[in-house]
Amino acid sequence: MVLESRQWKQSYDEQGFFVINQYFTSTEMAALREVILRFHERWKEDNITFYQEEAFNSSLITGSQYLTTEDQINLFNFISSNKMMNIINSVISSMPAFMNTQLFFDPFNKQQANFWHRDCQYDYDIEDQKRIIQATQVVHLRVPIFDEPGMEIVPGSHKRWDNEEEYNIRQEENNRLSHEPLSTGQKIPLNAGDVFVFSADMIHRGLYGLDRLAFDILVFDATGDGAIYADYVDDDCLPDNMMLKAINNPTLFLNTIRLKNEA
Ligand SMILES: O=C(O)CCC(=O)C(=O)O
Repeated sequence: MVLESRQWKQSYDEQGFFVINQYFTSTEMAALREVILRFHERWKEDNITFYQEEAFNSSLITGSQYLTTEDQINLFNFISSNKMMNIINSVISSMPAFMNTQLFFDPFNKQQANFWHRDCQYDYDIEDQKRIIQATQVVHLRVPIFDEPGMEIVPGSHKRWDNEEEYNIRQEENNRLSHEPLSTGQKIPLNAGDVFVFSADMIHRGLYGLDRLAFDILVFDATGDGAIYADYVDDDCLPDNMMLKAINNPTLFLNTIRLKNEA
């Protein structure tokens, strides 16, 4: 495990991502799939117009709106399981904190195109994006519920600024569009049971198809500048005191709760 976690850290630091194939057993995946499908069906019913017109993801999966307390606790225990924490601690050694969860699915409209982006581009202007990719760390852990085409990423872009082609496509400048192919892109196909770990600030896009349903867990490094991400966390997607007692290893959530209480 020590050797594995060193390799994970090395890949993450150098490339901005790594994949662990068949990390979860079929029994673990079946239990997760049941809860995720319950959320997804209720969410779609409740958001039918948004779903049919433009959606490609939902968020706040651990919240109370669509799941029972029992399902929420099961999800919290999955997110902070020893298997998950071994990965999380390998990439964020000091103070990893829970941020959110998202579910990515195929757009209802099959003509809707995917798009290259860095997650930080939706919150920061260009100069701040350059700073934030060096200063903070938000990590996505993608757990595909079914086999899926996966993601396309630009290896190493978590630590460096865009080249001209990447910038024009991602920002839709100079008549380029964000769904155009990038010569630096690498496709990462994924299967149920795999985990794909990647930096939210690297250049990436989802690959649509196979009626995918990908459960993404977002965590952040809460040390230094990273503490700002506590503001992004919705209270309802965190466990309450009763749930905390039923979570085997609540440290990931307690780190977020402590930061929010200090803010
Ligand atoms: O899978 C997708 O559609 C996009 C995924 C993504 O952008 C993300 O996880 O940040």
